[in-house]
Amino acid sequence: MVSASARSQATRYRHRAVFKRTTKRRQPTMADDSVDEEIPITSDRFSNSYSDSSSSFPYRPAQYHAPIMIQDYFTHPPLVRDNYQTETSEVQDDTVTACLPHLYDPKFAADEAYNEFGLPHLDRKRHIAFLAKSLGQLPGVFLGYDASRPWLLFWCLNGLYLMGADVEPYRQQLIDTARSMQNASGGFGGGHGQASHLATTYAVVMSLTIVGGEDCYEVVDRRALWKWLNSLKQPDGGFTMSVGGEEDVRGAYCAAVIISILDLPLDLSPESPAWSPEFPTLFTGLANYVQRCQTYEGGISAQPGTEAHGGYAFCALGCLSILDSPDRSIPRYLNVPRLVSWLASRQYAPEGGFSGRTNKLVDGCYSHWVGDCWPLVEACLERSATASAASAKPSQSLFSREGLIRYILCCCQDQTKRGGLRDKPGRMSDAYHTCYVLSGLSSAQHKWQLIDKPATVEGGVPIYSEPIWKASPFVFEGKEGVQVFEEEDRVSTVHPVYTISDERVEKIKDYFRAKTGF
Ligand code: FPP
Ligand code: K
Ligand code: ZN
Repeated sequence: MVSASARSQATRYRHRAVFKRTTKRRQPTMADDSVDEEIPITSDRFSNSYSDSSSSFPYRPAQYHAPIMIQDYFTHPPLVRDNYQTETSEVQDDTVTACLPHLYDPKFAADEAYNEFGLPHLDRKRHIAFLAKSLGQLPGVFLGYDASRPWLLFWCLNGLYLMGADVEPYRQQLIDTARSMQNASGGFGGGHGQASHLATTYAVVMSLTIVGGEDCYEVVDRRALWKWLNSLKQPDGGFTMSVGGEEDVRGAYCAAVIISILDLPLDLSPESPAWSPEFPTLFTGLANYVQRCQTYEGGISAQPGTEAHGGYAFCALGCLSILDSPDRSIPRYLNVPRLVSWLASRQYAPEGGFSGRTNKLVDGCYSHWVGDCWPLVEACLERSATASAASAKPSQSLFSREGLIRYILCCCQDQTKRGGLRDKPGRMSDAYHTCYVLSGLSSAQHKWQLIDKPATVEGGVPIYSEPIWKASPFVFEGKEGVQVFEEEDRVSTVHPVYTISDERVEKIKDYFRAKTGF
């Protein structure tokens, strides 16, 4: 439970998208197909599971034997359910009701649209067309997105790249647009003449990194950017999102990404509000700031003392993984058992997807915000385990990759000609969800390992250089089950920290490391 004040504080920085309860419950297609008669009932455990419940669950599935390759927990309402009915439990039931017919179509074996595990393919062609269209002229209803144009660019370019589409045709437009958004005082705004903001700066820098090459990299005025970052750095270690703006863990992540990917100097200018002789760098106190955002639940909130949310959890872990290797920084600054417990509680069955916070609904975008926390946590636990020779066996996944892949392919794809990926069934696809659902799909399909470069010793002090992230296809076997998606549905790898192509990240880093001065 979250106090009203904590909640309202945490809400200040979000756009609200209320999942409205439908008055008339949608009848699931499964119940409409009279499959109940055709499939023998051999167990009554599903019909009994709510017998002592005063509320009747809105959707009771046909009582069938699911084929062996689909676990019951992906095809039936949850076996354990809170009987206390509230608006929260009702929208949760509605969500399960909306998802189940997508998660399992009893006729799938006879339908070419599904593979042998009951999953539809990734409709790459339509999703690519959807993003390409989103990069063009947009209708008037998008007026409210004006200050988020860098985000739109980033979501579309990243999504296209992940699906293997060519982003090269956007090079010149991107360069021109990015230039028009850059301020002489450093950073990028949401459009020409708009004040610089860390989120839009992050989105522009990421977009330039994705398209890549010297002409993109050199758009950024790094000296001005460094000065501007100095003005955002706060004495408590964190960063504000803009001059005089709010300070939160998004700022910590965006600043760490920008500084590290552009190889900016870490020195703090004496003009910075945070500067003191004991406080010499842009990274001083940043990990401690992130640490103060871990809540009693184990998740991470926007600011110290507010509600834990997946969006901020990713920002926190990403930031810590830039400040040092995650196997050192995550356990040093966060309570890992609590974090793992909170993260694990974000995945629901039967939906398979993740929610962003306690008692809320699954949403495709948390496939990234929560899903992409797992490679960082797994890398941290795996390396700590291999360090102590006693338990050197390879780790297993701490989340259900199959569940997440099922949610993504079954529930998040718009199956009309519109294409694109979405929050959940009944919602419209959009560029934001398309980008982040695909990013989550990528992390469910791959395994990441941190490879150390040997430390060099200077004056008796070991200097660690950044470890290298290495991706490989995740091997589903034994307890990990079978690979339920086909190779043609695999998307590109994303760097676990920067959430864009790992190859493009290395390119820009190499470029600026080799460059002397601004
Ligand atoms: C809740 O919205 C949304 C938030 C609390 C914000 C989430 C934060 C991010 C997505 C991270 C942003 C990161 C960067 C790098 C800028 P909601 O109430 O509509 O959704 P919910 O019911 O799923 O919580
Ligand atoms: K949401
Ligand atoms: Zn979402």
